[in-house]
Amino acid sequence: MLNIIGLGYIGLPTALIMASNDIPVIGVDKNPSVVESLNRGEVTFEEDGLPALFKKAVQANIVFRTTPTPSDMYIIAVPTPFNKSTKRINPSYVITAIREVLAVCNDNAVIVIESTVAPGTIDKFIRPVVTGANVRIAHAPERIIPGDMVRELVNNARIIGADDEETAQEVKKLYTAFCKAEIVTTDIRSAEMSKVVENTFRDINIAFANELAKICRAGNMDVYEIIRIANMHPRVNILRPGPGVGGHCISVDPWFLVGDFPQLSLLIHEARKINDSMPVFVLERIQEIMKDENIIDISRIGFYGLTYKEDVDDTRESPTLQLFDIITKSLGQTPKCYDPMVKEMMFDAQYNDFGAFIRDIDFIVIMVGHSHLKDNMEKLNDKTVFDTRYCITPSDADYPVGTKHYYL
Ligand code: SAJ
Repeated sequence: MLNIIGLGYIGLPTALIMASNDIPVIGVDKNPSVVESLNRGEVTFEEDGLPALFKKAVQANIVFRTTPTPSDMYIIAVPTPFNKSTKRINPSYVITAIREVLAVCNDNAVIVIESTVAPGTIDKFIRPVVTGANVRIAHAPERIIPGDMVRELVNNARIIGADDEETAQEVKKLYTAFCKAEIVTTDIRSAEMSKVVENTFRDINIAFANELAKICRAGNMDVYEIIRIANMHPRVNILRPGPGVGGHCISVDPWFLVGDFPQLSLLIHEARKINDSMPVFVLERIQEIMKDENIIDISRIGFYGLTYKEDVDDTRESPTLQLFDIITKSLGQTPKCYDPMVKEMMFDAQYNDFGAFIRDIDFIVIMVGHSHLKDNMEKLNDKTVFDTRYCITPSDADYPVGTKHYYL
């Protein structure tokens, strides 16, 4: 029985797709409430296609429990937090999971680490833990994007890092059960590094778009028009400027390189700083717009979107939370806010009803372009709108009339 340890954003979809493809799977999470919820038939987070996949996996007899069982194959998909001050990875969850596996695993078992780790983590922190045990380690970093996970699980190419060809082929065979794309085998360090490099590439490219937004604002140019035109060039593909970079991947992984190679990661560090500066830029734009519109009553301002991006329910490192941190420090309270994807009440002035939220504000700051907003555009009719995502554009058929619309 394949054991998948950690049933979060990566472990759960992976466990479900493996089980749906006729691999006997035990999904393990040490949090009893996660296991109870799954055993009750409820998925633990919102993701397109996940409920259907869950149903298939249950029909295929997937098992959920809080501890691992003896097996020849394990996948570890637990979180890898990073230390905000040192910028270095904290591998403690991976280490704990490996120790729990070592206590029960069969001789010569393979332990595949899917959690993203800084290059060198496995040599430095994991090998010492498994020394003396008869197990093999592999690294198959996850690559799926929240919002499109189920499709990407099947269609994204995979990297398998292992110490020897036999182990690499064994792990590759497992992933071939559901992955239709190429599965590349390499050594463990290269697998660690390629994953971090992918997310760093995206961070740098988003930083370029964000820097352009600042330049165009200062030079009184329309950044969206400029990006649209520049992207018509066959070798140019500029990403979208926004209120900042959140989530537990792109805003974290580049720091692993900055933390370990501070003298050599100048561009990477600068890109991180640019993306981290965006919430302050948003705040400055809010102040400018308030001046232009003569808005004095800050209690009539509301923020739409608490998640780190559209149509997900994940708020980790979200630009809105980064901005609220700054606002709370200066005002002593958080502003009005609403997010259709976030059911948990995180703030005093958070609404769970969009109608009530809209009624109580005159100025809406769109921090996330959820589909929900696009379906409710007419409700913005008499508002001042600051759309940091350029999600409601003048070319939209239902572009609200009568609004004063501002962009980054
Ligand atoms: N963002 C922009 N402008 C853009 C694109 C994104 O401001 O043009 C912002 C988003 O709003 C969000 C952040 O960047 O706040 C990150 O979002 P994302 O959609 O770019 O990526 P994630 O964090 O959801 O997922 C990434 C993916 N990595 C790459 O595309 C290289 C995914 O494939 C990885 O599996 C995931 O990180 C991970 O877990 O590592």
